[in-house]
Amino acid sequence: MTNICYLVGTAGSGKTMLTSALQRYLTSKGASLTIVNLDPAVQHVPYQADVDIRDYIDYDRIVDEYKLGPNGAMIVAADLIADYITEIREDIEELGESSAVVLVDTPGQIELFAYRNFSLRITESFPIDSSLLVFLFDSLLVSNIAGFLSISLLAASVQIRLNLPMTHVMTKIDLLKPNQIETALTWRENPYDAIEELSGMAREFSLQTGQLVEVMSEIPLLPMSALTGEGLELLGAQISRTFVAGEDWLI
Ligand SMILES: Nc1nc2c(ncn2[C@@H]2O[C@H](COP(=O)(O)OP(=O)(O)OP(=O)(O)O)[C@@H](O)[C@H]2O)c(=O)[nH]1
Ligand SMILES: [Mg+2]
Repeated sequence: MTNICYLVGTAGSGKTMLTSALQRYLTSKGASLTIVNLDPAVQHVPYQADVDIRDYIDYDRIVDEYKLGPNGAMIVAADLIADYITEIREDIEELGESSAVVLVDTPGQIELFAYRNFSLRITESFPIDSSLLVFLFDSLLVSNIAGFLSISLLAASVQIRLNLPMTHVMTKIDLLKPNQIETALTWRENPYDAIEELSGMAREFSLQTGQLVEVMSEIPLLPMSALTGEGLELLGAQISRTFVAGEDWLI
Protein backbone atom coordinates (compact mmCIF):
# COMPACT_ATOMS: atom_id res chain seq x y z
CA MET A 1 0.00 0.00 0.00
CA THR A 2 1.36 3.43 -0.96
CA ASN A 3 0.66 6.22 1.55
CA ILE A 4 0.84 9.45 -0.39
CA CYS A 5 0.82 13.01 0.86
CA TYR A 6 0.58 15.98 -1.55
CA LEU A 7 1.76 19.44 -0.48
CA VAL A 8 -0.36 22.02 -2.30
CA GLY A 9 -0.49 25.81 -1.99
CA THR A 10 -0.16 29.15 -3.75
CA ALA A 11 3.15 30.18 -5.34
CA GLY A 12 5.81 30.74 -2.70
CA SER A 13 3.63 29.47 0.17
CA GLY A 14 6.45 27.18 1.33
CA LYS A 15 5.68 23.77 -0.24
CA THR A 16 9.26 22.94 -1.16
CA MET A 17 10.74 24.03 2.14
CA LEU A 18 8.04 22.20 4.08
CA THR A 19 8.66 19.05 2.02
CA SER A 20 12.30 19.25 3.00
CA ALA A 21 11.61 20.04 6.69
CA LEU A 22 9.06 17.23 6.87
CA GLN A 23 11.49 14.81 5.27
CA ARG A 24 14.13 15.64 7.91
CA TYR A 25 11.60 15.45 10.74
CA LEU A 26 9.96 12.16 9.71
CA THR A 27 13.30 10.54 8.86
CA SER A 28 14.61 11.51 12.31
CA LYS A 29 11.60 9.62 13.73
CA GLY A 30 12.62 6.51 11.82
CA ALA A 31 10.14 6.72 8.93
CA SER A 32 11.38 5.75 5.46
CA LEU A 33 10.23 8.26 2.85
CA THR A 34 9.94 8.68 -0.88
CA ILE A 35 10.19 12.26 -2.13
CA VAL A 36 8.58 13.29 -5.40
CA ASN A 37 9.14 16.61 -7.17
CA LEU A 38 6.28 17.42 -9.57
CA ASP A 39 7.45 20.97 -10.33
CA PRO A 40 9.04 20.97 -13.80
CA ALA A 41 10.19 24.60 -13.53
CA VAL A 42 12.01 24.51 -10.20
CA GLN A 43 15.72 25.31 -10.50
CA HIS A 44 16.84 23.97 -7.16
CA VAL A 45 15.23 21.77 -4.52
CA PRO A 46 16.70 21.43 -1.02
CA TYR A 47 16.09 17.66 -0.97
CA GLN A 48 17.16 14.63 -2.96
CA ALA A 49 14.09 13.74 -5.05
CA ASP A 50 13.53 10.00 -5.57
CA VAL A 51 11.10 10.72 -8.41
CA ASP A 52 11.62 13.95 -10.32
CA ILE A 53 9.39 15.29 -13.08
CA ARG A 54 12.44 17.13 -14.45
CA ASP A 55 13.80 13.74 -15.56
CA TYR A 56 10.89 13.66 -18.02
CA ILE A 57 10.17 17.32 -18.80
CA ASP A 58 12.76 19.89 -19.85
CA TYR A 59 11.10 23.20 -18.93
CA ASP A 60 13.88 25.40 -20.40
CA ARG A 61 13.61 23.60 -23.72
CA ILE A 62 9.81 24.20 -23.73
CA VAL A 63 10.39 27.94 -23.16
CA ASP A 64 12.86 28.02 -26.09
CA GLU A 65 11.00 25.72 -28.43
CA TYR A 66 7.49 27.08 -28.01
CA LYS A 67 8.63 30.71 -27.55
CA LEU A 68 6.40 31.06 -24.50
CA GLY A 69 6.45 33.13 -21.34
CA PRO A 70 6.79 31.40 -17.96
CA ASN A 71 3.07 30.73 -17.42
CA GLY A 72 2.37 29.53 -20.96
CA ALA A 73 5.39 27.25 -20.74
CA MET A 74 4.10 25.82 -17.45
CA ILE A 75 0.77 24.97 -19.08
CA VAL A 76 2.57 23.17 -21.92
CA ALA A 77 4.78 21.41 -19.36
CA ALA A 78 1.73 20.30 -17.36
CA ASP A 79 0.09 18.94 -20.48
CA LEU A 80 3.28 17.13 -21.52
CA ILE A 81 3.39 15.47 -18.08
CA ALA A 82 0.28 13.59 -19.17
CA ASP A 83 2.46 11.66 -21.67
CA TYR A 84 4.56 10.26 -18.82
CA ILE A 85 1.81 9.54 -16.29
CA THR A 86 2.30 5.77 -16.49
CA GLU A 87 6.05 6.02 -15.83
CA ILE A 88 5.60 8.50 -12.98
CA ARG A 89 2.87 6.42 -11.37
CA GLU A 90 4.99 3.28 -11.64
CA ASP A 91 8.02 5.05 -10.14
CA ILE A 92 5.92 6.29 -7.20
CA GLU A 93 4.24 2.92 -6.68
CA GLU A 94 7.47 0.98 -6.77
CA LEU A 95 9.24 3.20 -4.23
CA GLY A 96 6.08 3.93 -2.23
CA GLU A 97 5.53 0.24 -1.44
CA SER A 98 8.68 0.15 0.65
CA SER A 99 8.23 3.62 2.23
CA ALA A 100 6.08 4.74 5.14
CA VAL A 101 5.03 7.86 3.21
CA VAL A 102 5.47 9.39 -0.23
CA LEU A 103 5.77 13.21 0.00
CA VAL A 104 4.82 15.02 -3.20
CA ASP A 105 6.02 18.60 -3.75
CA THR A 106 3.64 20.17 -6.29
CA PRO A 107 4.22 22.98 -8.86
CA GLY A 108 4.40 26.61 -7.78
CA GLN A 109 1.32 27.63 -9.74
CA ILE A 110 -1.48 25.97 -7.78
CA GLU A 111 -3.79 25.90 -10.79
CA LEU A 112 -1.48 23.41 -12.49
CA PHE A 113 -1.98 20.87 -9.77
CA ALA A 114 -5.56 21.75 -8.93
CA TYR A 115 -7.01 22.30 -12.37
CA ARG A 116 -5.04 20.46 -15.06
CA ASN A 117 -5.86 16.84 -15.76
CA PHE A 118 -2.43 15.31 -15.14
CA SER A 119 -2.79 15.72 -11.37
CA LEU A 120 -6.18 14.00 -11.28
CA ARG A 121 -4.63 11.12 -13.20
CA ILE A 122 -1.97 10.83 -10.50
CA THR A 123 -4.24 11.30 -7.47
CA GLU A 124 -6.84 8.90 -8.85
CA SER A 125 -4.29 6.13 -9.14
CA PHE A 126 -3.90 5.87 -5.37
CA PRO A 127 -6.64 4.85 -2.93
CA ILE A 128 -8.37 7.76 -1.18
CA ASP A 129 -7.88 6.25 2.26
CA SER A 130 -4.10 6.23 1.80
CA SER A 131 -3.95 9.76 0.38
CA LEU A 132 -3.66 13.09 2.18
CA LEU A 133 -3.64 16.59 0.75
CA VAL A 134 -1.76 19.12 2.87
CA PHE A 135 -3.00 22.58 1.88
CA LEU A 136 -0.75 25.50 2.81
CA PHE A 137 -2.19 28.78 4.09
CA ASP A 138 0.60 31.30 3.48
CA SER A 139 1.05 33.42 6.60
CA LEU A 140 1.25 36.48 4.34
CA LEU A 141 -2.44 35.96 3.59
CA VAL A 142 -3.80 35.09 7.01
CA SER A 143 -3.00 38.37 8.72
CA ASN A 144 -6.22 40.06 7.57
CA ILE A 145 -9.74 38.70 7.22
CA ALA A 146 -10.01 39.34 3.46
CA GLY A 147 -6.83 37.34 2.82
CA PHE A 148 -7.90 34.62 5.24
CA LEU A 149 -11.28 34.17 3.53
CA SER A 150 -9.72 34.27 0.05
CA ILE A 151 -7.27 31.50 0.84
CA SER A 152 -10.03 29.51 2.56
CA LEU A 153 -12.06 29.71 -0.66
CA LEU A 154 -9.08 28.43 -2.61
CA ALA A 155 -8.67 25.53 -0.17
CA ALA A 156 -12.35 24.73 -0.69
CA SER A 157 -11.91 24.89 -4.46
CA VAL A 158 -9.02 22.41 -4.31
CA GLN A 159 -11.09 20.16 -2.03
CA ILE A 160 -14.02 20.21 -4.47
CA ARG A 161 -11.75 19.49 -7.41
CA LEU A 162 -9.53 16.76 -5.95
CA ASN A 163 -11.78 15.51 -3.14
CA LEU A 164 -9.09 13.88 -1.03
CA PRO A 165 -8.75 13.86 2.76
CA MET A 166 -7.22 17.22 3.59
CA THR A 167 -5.35 18.88 6.37
CA HIS A 168 -4.47 22.58 6.45
CA VAL A 169 -1.26 24.19 7.63
CA MET A 170 -0.49 27.84 8.33
CA THR A 171 3.06 28.25 7.03
CA LYS A 172 5.96 30.58 7.98
CA ILE A 173 4.57 31.37 11.43
CA ASP A 174 8.03 32.64 12.41
CA LEU A 175 7.00 35.73 10.39
CA LEU A 176 3.81 36.28 12.44
CA LYS A 177 3.31 37.67 15.94
CA PRO A 178 1.71 35.20 18.37
CA ASN A 179 -1.51 37.26 18.47
CA GLN A 180 -1.77 37.11 14.63
CA ILE A 181 -1.63 33.31 14.75
CA GLU A 182 -4.21 33.29 17.52
CA THR A 183 -6.52 35.66 15.60
CA ALA A 184 -6.39 33.53 12.43
CA LEU A 185 -7.25 30.42 14.49
CA THR A 186 -10.16 32.35 16.03
CA TRP A 187 -11.44 33.33 12.57
CA ARG A 188 -11.48 29.65 11.72
CA GLU A 189 -14.14 29.19 14.42
CA ASN A 190 -15.93 32.53 14.02
CA PRO A 191 -15.07 34.84 11.12
CA TYR A 192 -18.25 36.93 11.40
CA ASP A 193 -17.09 39.68 13.82
CA ALA A 194 -14.16 40.45 11.52
CA ILE A 195 -16.38 40.29 8.43
CA GLU A 196 -18.52 43.08 9.92
CA GLU A 197 -15.60 45.44 9.27
CA LEU A 198 -15.82 44.81 5.51
CA SER A 199 -18.20 46.69 3.23
CA GLY A 200 -20.08 46.40 -0.05
CA MET A 201 -19.98 43.27 -2.15
CA ALA A 202 -16.86 42.01 -0.34
CA ARG A 203 -18.91 41.90 2.87
CA GLU A 204 -21.81 40.08 1.18
CA PHE A 205 -19.54 37.45 -0.34
CA SER A 206 -17.60 37.13 2.91
CA LEU A 207 -20.77 36.46 4.91
CA GLN A 208 -21.53 33.52 2.59
CA THR A 209 -17.91 32.36 2.79
CA GLY A 210 -18.25 32.44 6.58
CA GLN A 211 -20.51 29.38 6.36
CA LEU A 212 -17.87 27.55 4.38
CA VAL A 213 -15.21 28.48 6.94
CA GLU A 214 -17.43 27.13 9.71
CA VAL A 215 -17.65 23.77 7.93
CA MET A 216 -13.91 23.92 7.27
CA SER A 217 -13.17 24.30 10.99
CA GLU A 218 -13.64 20.51 11.20
CA ILE A 219 -10.34 20.24 9.33
CA PRO A 220 -7.29 21.00 11.49
CA LEU A 221 -5.34 24.20 10.70
CA LEU A 222 -1.84 23.55 12.03
CA PRO A 223 0.48 26.53 12.53
CA MET A 224 4.06 25.77 11.55
CA SER A 225 7.41 27.04 10.41
CA ALA A 226 9.61 25.02 8.08
CA LEU A 227 12.40 27.41 9.07
CA THR A 228 12.33 26.85 12.83
CA GLY A 229 10.68 23.42 12.82
CA GLU A 230 7.86 24.65 15.09
CA GLY A 231 4.65 22.66 14.59
CA LEU A 232 6.22 19.89 12.52
CA GLU A 233 5.41 17.31 15.18
CA LEU A 234 1.69 18.17 14.86
CA LEU A 235 1.76 17.63 11.10
CA GLY A 236 3.83 14.47 11.53
CA ALA A 237 1.25 13.12 13.97
CA GLN A 238 -1.60 14.10 11.65
CA ILE A 239 0.06 12.28 8.74
CA SER A 240 0.72 9.15 10.75
CA ARG A 241 -2.83 9.11 12.16
CA THR A 242 -4.24 9.43 8.63
CA PHE A 243 -2.30 6.47 7.33
CA VAL A 244 -2.27 4.15 10.29
CA ALA A 245 -5.93 4.55 11.32
CA GLY A 246 -5.53 6.34 14.61
CA GLU A 247 -2.14 4.82 15.42
CA ASP A 248 0.76 7.21 15.73
CA TRP A 249 3.76 5.36 14.38
CA LEU A 250 6.01 8.31 15.17
CA ILE A 251 5.70 7.97 18.92
N1 LIG B 1 10.51 32.79 7.24
C1 LIG B 1 10.16 31.70 6.57
N2 LIG B 1 10.31 31.64 5.24
C2 LIG B 1 9.94 30.51 4.61
C3 LIG B 1 9.39 29.40 5.30
N3 LIG B 1 9.09 28.44 4.39
C4 LIG B 1 9.45 28.94 3.19
N4 LIG B 1 9.97 30.17 3.32
C5 LIG B 1 10.48 31.06 2.26
O1 LIG B 1 9.45 31.32 1.33
C6 LIG B 1 9.96 31.30 0.00
C7 LIG B 1 9.22 30.27 -0.82
O2 LIG B 1 9.48 28.99 -0.24
P1 LIG B 1 9.33 27.66 -1.10
O3 LIG B 1 9.47 26.53 -0.15
O4 LIG B 1 10.18 27.70 -2.29
O5 LIG B 1 7.80 27.83 -1.53
P2 LIG B 1 7.03 27.03 -2.68
O6 LIG B 1 5.58 27.04 -2.30
O7 LIG B 1 7.68 25.72 -2.92
O8 LIG B 1 7.31 27.99 -3.89
P3 LIG B 1 7.02 27.70 -5.45
O9 LIG B 1 7.17 26.23 -5.68
O10 LIG B 1 8.02 28.54 -6.18
O11 LIG B 1 5.62 28.19 -5.64
C8 LIG B 1 11.46 31.03 0.12
O12 LIG B 1 12.13 32.27 0.10
C9 LIG B 1 11.60 30.37 1.47
O13 LIG B 1 12.85 30.61 2.06
C10 LIG B 1 9.24 29.49 6.72
O14 LIG B 1 8.77 28.59 7.42
N5 LIG B 1 9.64 30.67 7.30
MG1 LIG C 1 8.29 24.81 -4.73
